[in-house]
This record gives sequence, structure tokens and C-alpha cells, in this order.
Amino acid sequence: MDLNSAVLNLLREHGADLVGIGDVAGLAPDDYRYAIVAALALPVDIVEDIPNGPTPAYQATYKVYNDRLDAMATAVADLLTAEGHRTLPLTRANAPWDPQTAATPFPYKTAATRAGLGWVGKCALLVTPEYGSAVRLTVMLTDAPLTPNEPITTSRCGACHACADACPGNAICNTLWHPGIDRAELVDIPACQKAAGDRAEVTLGVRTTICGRCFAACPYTKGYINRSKKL
Ligand code: B12
Repeated sequence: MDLNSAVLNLLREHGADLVGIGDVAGLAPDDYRYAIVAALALPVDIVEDIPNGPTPAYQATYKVYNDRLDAMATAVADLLTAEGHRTLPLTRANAPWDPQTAATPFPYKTAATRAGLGWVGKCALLVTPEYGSAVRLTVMLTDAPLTPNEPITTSRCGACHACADACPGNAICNTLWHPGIDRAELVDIPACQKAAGDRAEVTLGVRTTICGRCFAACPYTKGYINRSKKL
């Protein structure tokens, strides 16, 4: 089996709902050439409950999904390293985010657009045609000689502003994304963090940044929910 298929199959065996490979030359740290991206779709019932939340079930799902994503990234890195290819799984331990800037050196969303999984929505999250933004992501950087997908470089949000309307902190600026746009043009991060913290304090009893109202309102996310219910 060729290396591309071996990697993508391994991710699917771990339950990945979307997989792709992006050419990230010049974007990734340490001169890595490719980013392998995997997404897990959030359960429909959890997404439907987000407008009432954040709920303890949503919080618990996050932990479970983050553990699954770290495990699949580590498994792929082990496979490629054993084949002699320099590979870094961007697990939470390997790629923590800086609370001062609310950013990581190489965000998953950048990798995901390069891998053709979707575009960055007005909500500043990755939007996929299949699941909207109701996905959690992980990324593996590698120099293995893989064949990348075509990147997505244009937004498909159009005139929609459902995420901006749904945001309890009025943090979403209703701006169309393009590669390289400053995040501040899409979302007011301090306003997002404050509103999410205020809501979580009420429903979870702790200040966290779990919210998700923006992506639950997205028509692409709603399409995922509606299609799942018809199955
Ligand atoms: C720090 C962080 C936060 C911060 C800042 C959010 C943000 N938008 O940056 C806070 C605490 C506010 C936050 C909140 C949330 N987060 Co958060 N967060 C992260 C984290 C750890 C890093 C993000 C980061 O570095 N941002 C830095 C800025 C500069 O980059 P960016 O926002 O990614 O987007 C820019 C680039 O991607 C660039 N880009 C994209 N493609 C390309 C291509 C080229 C060529 C170039 C040059 C640039 C480029 O364009 C974007 C706009 O400027 C990621 C996980 C990860 N390791 O990536 C999760 C992550 C983004 N969060 C996630 C989620 C779900 C949320 C919440 C919904 C919380 C919740 N769980 O309910 C909210 C949503 C807030 C919002 N609307 O943005 C998910 C998003 C999944 C998705 N569908 O995209 C992620 C990916 C975690 C995961 N494992 O799946 N988060």
C-alpha cells in the first residue's frame, strides 16, 4: 500500500470523519512540508443542545474527543517515524496555545484549509461542507513524501450572518475570510472569551471558553444535523 493510503486508512480506522493532506511549505514551523489533518464530527444531539449550553455533556465530549484526536495523531506519527520520516503530531502537549495571544504557532484551521477540508467561516472556525463547523481537528506535520489535496482559498459563507447574530458577545464581525486575513478582522477575541466565560459560569459553574453558539447556528452545521436525522 502507498504511504498516502496507509496514513489516511489509519486515521479512518481511528474513526476520523474527514482526512486530508495539505502542502504547508513556508507556513509550518521547523520547515515541515506537509500537514495531515483529521476531523471528528461532533454528535448531533450535543450540537443541537449548544444554544441551551454550554452543557456538561458538551464539556465531557470535548475531553473524550481531544483524547481520541491526540491518540490518532500519535499513531500516525509512530507509523511515519518508523518509516524514517520526520513527523510531529500537534497534540495538545506538543502544541499548547499561548493564553496571552490566544494562538498556537501553527493553527489547525490553516492546515485544514490547505488540506482542502473547508474554509474559515465568518465565525473564525473551519467550515466543512459535510459537517459545517461541528468538527474537532488534529494535525500531524511531516516531511514524508505525500500527495497533497487542493487547498480551499475562498469563503463560501456569502451574505450569511447567522453566526454573528447568534454570538452572545457580539464578537463576530461579519467579514468574509481569505487566506492570511488577520483574525481580528473576523472576531473580537476578548469579547468572545468574556461572553463564553459568563455563560459557562452559569451552566457549568466554571469560567471556560466553551460556547459554540456561532457554529451551531451555521447553515452548514444545520445541514449536517438535518441529514443525520433523515438517515
Ligand atoms: C486559541 C484557541 C481559541 C481561542 C481563540 C480562537 C480563535 N479563533 O483563534 C478561544 C479561547 C477564544 C477559542 C474559542 C473557541 N474555540 Co478554539 N482554539 C484555539 C486553538 C487552540 C488555537 C487557535 C489559534 O492558534 N488561532 C490563531 C489565529 C491567528 O489563527 P486562526 O484563528 O486559526 O485563523 C487564521 C488562520 O487559520 C488563517 N488561515 C487559514 N488558512 C490559511 C491559509 C494561509 C495560506 C494563511 C497564510 C493563513 C490561513 O486564517 C484565519 C483567520 O485569520 C485551536 C486549536 C489549534 N491548535 O489550532 C482551537 C480551535 C480553533 N477551537 C475550536 C473551537 C470549537 C472553539 C470554540 C467554538 C469553543 C468551544 N469549544 O465551544 C470557540 C469559538 C470561538 C471563535 N468563534 O473563534 C476548534 C475549532 C474547530 C473548527 N471547526 O474550526 C479548534 C480547532 C480546536 C480543535 N481541536 O478542533 N479558541
